[in-house]
Amino acid sequence: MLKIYGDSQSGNCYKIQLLASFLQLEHEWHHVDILAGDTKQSAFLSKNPNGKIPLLALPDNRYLTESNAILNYLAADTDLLPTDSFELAKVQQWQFFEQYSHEPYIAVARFIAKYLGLPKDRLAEYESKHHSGYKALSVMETQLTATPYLIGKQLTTADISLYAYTHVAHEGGFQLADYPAILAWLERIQGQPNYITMNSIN
Ligand SMILES: N[C@@H](CCC(=O)N[C@@H](CS)C(=O)NCC(=O)O)C(=O)O
Repeated sequence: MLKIYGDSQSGNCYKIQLLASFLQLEHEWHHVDILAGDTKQSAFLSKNPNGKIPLLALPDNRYLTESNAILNYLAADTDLLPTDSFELAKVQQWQFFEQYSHEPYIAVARFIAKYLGLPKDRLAEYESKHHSGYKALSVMETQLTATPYLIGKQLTTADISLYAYTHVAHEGGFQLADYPAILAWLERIQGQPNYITMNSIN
C-alpha cells in the first residue's frame, strides 16, 4: 500500500491528495504536524533528510519527496501525464515555474497571513510578495486565455501543481477578479470527477 505523509493545510500536500482522488489511488494518509515539529524528528528525517512534506513511501520502502516529482510519478501511464516528450517537458516547465515564480510568493504570503496571523515584523515581507505573485498570475492568465488547461486541451499534473496555491491565493491577499481566465480554469478543475476540496482529509 502506498503511504502519503502530509498535512492537508499545505498546498504542496493537497496536490497529492487531489491527484490521488482524481486517479482513485488506494493509499494510507499519515498526518504530519509541521508546527509541532514532526518533520524534525529522527524517524521522519530518516525518510526525508530535507525534513519536508509531502513524502511518498512505496510498499518496498523506497521514498520520494518534492510534490511535483510525486505527482508525476503517480500519474505516469495515465491521461494526466503526457508521454510525448515535448508535452511532458511543457508539464515540467509549468511545474518549475510553480516552484520558482509562483509558490515562493503566493504560498508564502498565504502562510504569513493565514498561519502566522500577519505579525507586524513580517508585514513588509508579506507585502513584498504581492508584486511577483501577481506577475505569476498574469503569466498564467495569458496561457489560460489561449487554452483551457496549462499545456492545452487536456488536464495534466501541471494544472494540479498550480491549482493548489492559486485557488487559495485570496488567503494571501491576492484578488483574482481581474483574472477571468484563471477563475474559469479554477471552476473547470473543480468540476472534474472525484474533485476534493482542501482540508477534506486529516
Ligand atoms: N519543494 C517542496 C516544498 C515542500 C515544503 O516546503 N513543505 C513544507 C510544507 S508546505 C514543509 O514541510 N515545511 C516544514 C519545514 O520546512 O520545516 C515540495 O514541492 O514538496
